[in-house]
Amino acid sequence: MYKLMVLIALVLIIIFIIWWFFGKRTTKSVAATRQGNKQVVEIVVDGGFSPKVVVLERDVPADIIFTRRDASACFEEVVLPDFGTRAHLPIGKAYTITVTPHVAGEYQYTCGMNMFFGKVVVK
Ligand SMILES: [Cu+2]
Repeated sequence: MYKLMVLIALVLIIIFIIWWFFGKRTTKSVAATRQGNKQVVEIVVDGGFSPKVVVLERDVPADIIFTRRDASACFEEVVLPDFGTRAHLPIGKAYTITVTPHVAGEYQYTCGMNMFFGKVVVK
């Protein structure tokens, strides 16, 4: 009986590890596309930010286009603290925030209430 319980526990741990591994991998990152002398990336706001991680090039002005589909008050605002930006997002319309990242690194952005998170990776 004891051995069976250990076996079940091990199987559960393995399932958890696999889930964790694939869970990490589903957090896809999307790189901005270069358009002339700027870069553009789109983020859909609907129950969260999608994609959660966007990758930007350093020293190139970036248009981050937020399209909010979620009417909940939670997503009324998006905050990019490291870029000193806080913006009110209209519903159903694309809203562009332009930033020019100069330092490589990872920068978190959030909803206005600090509940939902996304990340800007600068390379
Ligand atoms: Cu919120």
